[in-house]
Amino acid sequence: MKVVFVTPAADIRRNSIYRIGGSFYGRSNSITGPLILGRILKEAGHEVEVYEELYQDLQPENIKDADVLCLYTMTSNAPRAYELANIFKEEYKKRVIIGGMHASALPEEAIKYADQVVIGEAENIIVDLIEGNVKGKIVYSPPVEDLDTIPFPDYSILKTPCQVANLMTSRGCPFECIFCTTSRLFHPYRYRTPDNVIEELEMYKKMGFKYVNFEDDNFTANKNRAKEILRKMIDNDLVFGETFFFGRTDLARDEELLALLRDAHLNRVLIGIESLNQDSLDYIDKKQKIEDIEYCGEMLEKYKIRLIASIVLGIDYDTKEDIRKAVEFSKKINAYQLQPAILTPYPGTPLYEQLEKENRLLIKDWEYYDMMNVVFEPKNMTAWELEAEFFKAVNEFYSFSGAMKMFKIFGFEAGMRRLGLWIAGKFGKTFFKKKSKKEDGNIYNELYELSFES
Ligand code: B12
Ligand code: SF4
Repeated sequence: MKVVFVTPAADIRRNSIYRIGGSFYGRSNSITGPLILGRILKEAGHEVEVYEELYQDLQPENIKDADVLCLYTMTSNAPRAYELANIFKEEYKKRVIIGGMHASALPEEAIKYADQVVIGEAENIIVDLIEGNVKGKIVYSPPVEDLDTIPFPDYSILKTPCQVANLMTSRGCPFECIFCTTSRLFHPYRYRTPDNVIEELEMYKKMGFKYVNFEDDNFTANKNRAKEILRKMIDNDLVFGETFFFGRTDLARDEELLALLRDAHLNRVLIGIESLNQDSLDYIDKKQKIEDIEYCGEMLEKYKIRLIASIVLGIDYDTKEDIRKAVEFSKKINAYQLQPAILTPYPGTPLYEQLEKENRLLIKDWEYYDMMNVVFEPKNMTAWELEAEFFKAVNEFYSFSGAMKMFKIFGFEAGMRRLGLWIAGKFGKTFFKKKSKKEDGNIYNELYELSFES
């Protein structure tokens, strides 16, 4: 059978200007689920192709020879997934299966567009499912117990550009912040043995990948295990050009870990600073103190690990001043990048339940649930003002002088990337202002109108 996996991208992300902006932020890659499921199916004798719409336009007619279309959904790409599902089911009369984050949280919604929906990790059922041996429209697939049994992602079936290999050395996270989806879909927290991870890295070296990303939700959650992986990477000459990973401020308390991260080139880390207001950190259940954030900033600079500071805008306890304080702090500690994320109530999280119960969800068009658009009514400002704070944060952080500083501290490539983000930020703000006041039928205008009314 021919099986095609597609990770759709929302309309705005398929726009060529957005793609240029995105290229300054990070290199092309792929989520790993479809590449793993694809390998399992290939080994069972099926023909498989995988497409990432984020990096290349997809013409449905070019893949209509597929017998089954498999769609990955996160919340913001769900409407596009449903659009593709409709084309395949209604026009081409093909089988459609939907899985991933969003479908797992809202299977009753996804099944309206598909023949079958899978909740959870699909490794254990994918072959039976494709071969028609699993009945039922909504199918629950239990989490994989031993992650070492999962085959490595197969990049040969990926038909769209890919400069970086993504690997997940663990699934889930031992924490449970109120807005986090991954610690809930990938539950309980599990991890692979260091030897199994090293084997995958060897494969990427042989394949000629210059870069890898560790896409674990919290790579350093178990510090001893992380250290063992890093030591083995260094000893086995498995150090790549620049390796991105997600961590928490707690990693800074272990200097041996910091030195190993630096030496193994895990030198770009995204950390959720979230807010510099302790009440906000407690409310989102971050289990993090302001001192942890400050100490982490200092230590990462000392070990020359580039920090992507992720801050959350719109937490109930935060005011505009708190948001600006977090941006100022990120500048002060010379964060390599700032990732301002508008608080987003993803279905399946306690935050979503809370805001729904309080009747504070303003917009239910999932496309806007991408952490760049306000979709709920904030407590300490209007929705419109919060959206404006997002663009202010971008413009305040990504300045020309900030880019010059990056050339000095981190070199040419980092400086160029910051210059690109400065231009992209300026463009975004102009676009936002223009749309908000003049054009009907777009989210900025809607937020402006909603705030004006309230
Ligand atoms: C790598 C990654 C990216 C990459 C590549 C993604 C891409 N091309 O779209 C980049 C950096 C580009 C990216 C971008 C974005 N991302 Co992202 N990303 C990830 C990350 C870190 C890892 C994905 C991964 O490999 N997972 C591990 C594998 C094993 O799991 P999986 O792919 O989900 O597959 C399993 C199951 O879901 C299921 N499954 C998957 N597909 C299918 C299909 C079928 C048919 C079936 C049956 C089963 C099935 O079985 C698989 C095996 O167990 C996840 C976090 C995470 N832990 O998943 C966030 C995550 C998915 N991203 C997220 C977000 C918000 C975004 C952005 C909107 C961010 C932004 N503001 O720009 C964009 C949107 C991109 C888009 N396509 O529109 C959120 C989504 C939250 C939500 N509930 O919607 C996540 C969960 C991170 C988070 N903050 O919580 N992302
Ligand atoms: S620390 Fe990060 S990955 Fe872990 S629960 Fe919180 S937001 Fe999710």
